[in-house]
Amino acid sequence: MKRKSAGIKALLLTLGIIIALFSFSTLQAQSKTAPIHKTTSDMGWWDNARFGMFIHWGLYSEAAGEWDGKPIKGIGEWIMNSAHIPRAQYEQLAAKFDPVDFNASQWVKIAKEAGMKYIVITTKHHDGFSMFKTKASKYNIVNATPWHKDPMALLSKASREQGIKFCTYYSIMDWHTPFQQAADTNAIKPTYNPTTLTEPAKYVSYMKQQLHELISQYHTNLIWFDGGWLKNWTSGEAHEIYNYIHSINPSIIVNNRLKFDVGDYGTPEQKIPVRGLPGPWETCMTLNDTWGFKTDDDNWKSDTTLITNLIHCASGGGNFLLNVGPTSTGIIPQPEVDRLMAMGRWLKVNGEAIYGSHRTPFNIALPFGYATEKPGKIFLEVTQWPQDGVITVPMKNKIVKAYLLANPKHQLSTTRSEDGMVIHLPKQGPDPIASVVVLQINGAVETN
Ligand code: JFZ
Repeated sequence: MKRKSAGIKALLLTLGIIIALFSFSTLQAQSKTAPIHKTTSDMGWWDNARFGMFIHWGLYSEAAGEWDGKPIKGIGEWIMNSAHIPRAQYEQLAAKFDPVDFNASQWVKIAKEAGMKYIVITTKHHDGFSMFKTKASKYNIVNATPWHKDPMALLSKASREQGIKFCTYYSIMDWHTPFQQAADTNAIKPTYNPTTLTEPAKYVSYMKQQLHELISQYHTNLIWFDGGWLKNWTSGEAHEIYNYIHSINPSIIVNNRLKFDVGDYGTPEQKIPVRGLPGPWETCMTLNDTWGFKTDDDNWKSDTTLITNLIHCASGGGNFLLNVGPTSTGIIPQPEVDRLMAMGRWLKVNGEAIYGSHRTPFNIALPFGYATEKPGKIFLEVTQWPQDGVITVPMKNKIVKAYLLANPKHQLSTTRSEDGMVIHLPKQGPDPIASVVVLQINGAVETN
């Protein structure tokens, strides 16, 4: 009898161990493939920022959209691929890259005067050239150019001094590393995109070394990954990199371009989701048609389009990351500065409606413009000033007070109609592009 019960105990113990091992491995497997998302509360500064500066600056800025004296179609930072430039020839751009006009404080000042709260700069784009002091490769701005300076150290310092968050773009796809293979390795006319990750372990180790440098040397607040469409990049690597970053600093925000549902926010590009996206998101957009500088791209967006785009993003609960493409000498083109200053002037008057705001409380599009919200306040960004002097919002709440953000001392009269609350406006709005009407209400919005 005793022998039988001992046998049963041994069996139960073995069974217990097997179940424990199985559940651990399942959990472990899930942690590798389960989507990782911060909640918005983890992203406080970013969620309040609403407006940031993207900066695409690299060896491609030296090419400026031309190769062998000919203009090259497509976005400027893709010229190595678009013009099928062999690596050895593209590398020669480094010897010419000498940004004698670069002034980090001036760049940050422009961002700040534009009303931008963070900057995201390309530390390594698809071309694989590191725009920072890295031990991982000699192919970097300090070792390989006659300038020998580290712009990321200067920008990180200037950002801290001026109260702007310093953030970094990093491309997973790399057209220079020996650990990825070009799509077409033709020696005369190579095509790089999309590369194939041929030595994953070595490349991930290279990435980790550089990411550690971005975090420890420049205190980046956010890593804007890109290029995750290269072949052989897996969910495991995406999760490994995300977890590696947070093993160094858990407060660093990561976008969704590690792919495989890893990351903290969505990144629609060159478009604004009409009603926004669920959860945190940021639209990135160019001022013309290229991210990296091109001499021949003067297709600038208007002040009206840019201010309206910013409002549209905020009304959908998202951020607007607007790009500048500095020249190889380190100048942000004047047409870009002019547009950013116009946005800054608008935000000086109306920023309360944008910074720290939440998406529109209304579930229908408003005929006169957009809406954003803060507790107890609705901001109506009126882009179509009504000829008849009234606008109606589809809500039941009594309006405690209504006024123009540009003239808060003058109260506007309001009435109720079957369609909602009517606000009576002056003949002309204070701003030719978008005037903000503020409605103070009690409690949550009750839509019609
Ligand atoms: C990527 C880069 O290729 C581009 O150079 C720039 O840096 C931009 C901000 O990001 O552009 C993309 C990325 C993904 C798609 C298209 C362009 N896509 O998924 O269609």
